[in-house]
Amino acid sequence: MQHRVQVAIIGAGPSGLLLGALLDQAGIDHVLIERQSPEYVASRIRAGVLEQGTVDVLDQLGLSGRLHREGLVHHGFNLLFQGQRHRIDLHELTQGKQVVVYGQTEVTKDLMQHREAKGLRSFYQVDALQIRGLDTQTVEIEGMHRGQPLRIQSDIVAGCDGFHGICRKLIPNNLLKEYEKVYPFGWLGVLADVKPVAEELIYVNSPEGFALCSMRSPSRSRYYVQVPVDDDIASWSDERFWSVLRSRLDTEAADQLVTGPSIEKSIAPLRSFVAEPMRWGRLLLAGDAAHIVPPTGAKGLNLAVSDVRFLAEALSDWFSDRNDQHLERYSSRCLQRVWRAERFSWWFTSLMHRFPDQGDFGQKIQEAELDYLVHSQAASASLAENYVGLPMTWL
Ligand code: RFL
Ligand code: PHB
Repeated sequence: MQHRVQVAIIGAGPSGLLLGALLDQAGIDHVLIERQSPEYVASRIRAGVLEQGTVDVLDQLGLSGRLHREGLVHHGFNLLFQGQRHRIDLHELTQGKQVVVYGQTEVTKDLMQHREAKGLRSFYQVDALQIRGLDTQTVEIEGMHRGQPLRIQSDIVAGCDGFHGICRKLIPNNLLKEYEKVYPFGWLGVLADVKPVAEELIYVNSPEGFALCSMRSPSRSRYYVQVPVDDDIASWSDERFWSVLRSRLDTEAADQLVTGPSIEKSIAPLRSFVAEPMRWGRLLLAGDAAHIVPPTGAKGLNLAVSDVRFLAEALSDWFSDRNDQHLERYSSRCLQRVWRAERFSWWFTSLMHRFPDQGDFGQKIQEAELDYLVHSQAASASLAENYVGLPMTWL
């Protein structure tokens, strides 16, 4: 089948799905192309914390009904070190800002449902994707859709296909600069239908390594512990996970911890990565396709949202009167916010994790910085300002 559209979006993660909703609102004709099945996409367990700016975008699209009913508004979070918990009051430190705990899985489902209700064209399970002519006026896209050839011509390609996607690799090597830092540990995450250990998130620095107590609802918990990056998931029974998590908590949390069978268990490597520029010819990258942050600052999904907001605005101008001013500035506009989030996520990761070579001295320095952080209004305010999210407007 042959289709002609204004924009072909590659990837149905949060970036691609949200861009689709924004383009539809702007009256821009597009298709969405995804390698996996809809069921697979809707079941991936990932992010949990949404910045206000992300919620605002969903509000403006009229897609936040369930988010406001089921999402948990958090006015603060806790830092736990040297066995003591300290609250960071986001609301007070940022003059009334907050975050919402609502799973990426739920955001994805809401966006998929919206596409279906509006009859927007999506092709799932597309293999062998080939994209040609990005430096010409018409881009040619070919692939196999559930065994049948698929051909699409478009003016623009939005590369929303994540870190392992193909779009970034289409930019000639000599034009693309990649910056990368790989951390020597990963996060072992467990999802379980048990009451969360506390009402707010707890980020833990312990001499044995980082831990995070998060949640998805009042009856569903999401916990993480730092593990060596090459650890085998098979060596982590539920019992072992709960015992390691408990050993990194304070007495009160350890006493409150309710354990149960895991619904999901996986190890995610931690990485900082940025590819510049985010545009080449008719190709525009957004979200994890262009940048990765370690999850400590809860910034990945939120960065994807600010990218596609900028992108939808730029494309809207371009398709309405071929004004390419915003398209020209798309990459630099995104990258300013991206690098600020990269810095924050790297800093928070460095502060909270046990590094193989840090020794007792390194542990003491982390504890001294944490002690300063929770007792200095200026330092707490800086942490809070970054955590709730920097503005999604021109910086
Ligand atoms: P995604 O979600 O990876 O989606 C990319 C999509 O592209 C598809 N694809 C292709 N489709 C067609 N053809 C191809 N050749 C393709 N190749 C790939 C893939 O199948 C997929 O569907 O990228 P996107 O949309 O840019 O979204 C990014 C976010 O998913 C990511 O940044 C966050 O999950 C990061 N993250 C967090 N972000 C937050 O803002 N707050 C958090 O609390 C938070 N916690 C986390 C996280 C990520 C984690 N992991 C698993 C790394 C916690 C964890 C543990
Ligand atoms: C999560 O709930 O999955 C989560 C929360 C906060 C983070 C990272 C992940 O910083």
